[in-house]
Amino acid sequence: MKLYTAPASPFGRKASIVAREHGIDLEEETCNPFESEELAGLNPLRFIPVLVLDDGAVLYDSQLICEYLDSIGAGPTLYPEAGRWVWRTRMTVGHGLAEASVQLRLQNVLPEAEQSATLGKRYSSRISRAVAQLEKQADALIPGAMRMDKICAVIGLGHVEFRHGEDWRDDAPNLAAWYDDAVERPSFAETAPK
Ligand SMILES: N[C@@H](CCC(=O)N[C@@H](CS)C(=O)NCC(=O)O)C(=O)O
Repeated sequence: MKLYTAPASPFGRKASIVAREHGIDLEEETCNPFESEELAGLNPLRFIPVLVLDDGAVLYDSQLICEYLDSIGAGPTLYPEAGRWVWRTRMTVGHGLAEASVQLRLQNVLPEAEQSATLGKRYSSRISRAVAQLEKQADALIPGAMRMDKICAVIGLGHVEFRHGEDWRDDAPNLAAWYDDAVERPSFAETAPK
């Protein structure tokens, strides 16, 4: 199986983490989603990640790829039944945090004349609200086995810190403490954004 991804992509990272958690050996191919014609041929949306299976089937987006890898992987599921509506909602916050962080980054690297202050503010506020929500629920991230809400919180916060710095920590001490501990786990440490 081959995963098309990029070293700074939180969504590609999510798939890599799930593969590692399940002992699945993925070939990873780095590509530039803004330019790759090969990627556009695989995914008309030209987003990474894309997973190409050994039989040639092509899967996207990250949510689907993660569910697929979870369904074929060894070990406990990352999508347990217990409390699933609540933790899946928290998973959505972590994923949305990553999306807002990526969008803010895309704004920030545009030529100044093309940047939108309105959109920049919208994404920054979304990041702040998502971090505040995760801070309120930090206790729920601590106990038990690995789960997709924890993975999405790490990929979201990891991208925020990588692209926008450490300010998010100022009003989220419990979340920051959880994050610093969580990222020691090999599947997180080995996939840190670059
Ligand atoms: N909902 C998608 C989001 C994927 C996504 O936004 N990927 C970014 C890279 S981190 C991308 O390919 N961007 C290309 C573009 O915006 O044109 C998923 O979860 O896979």
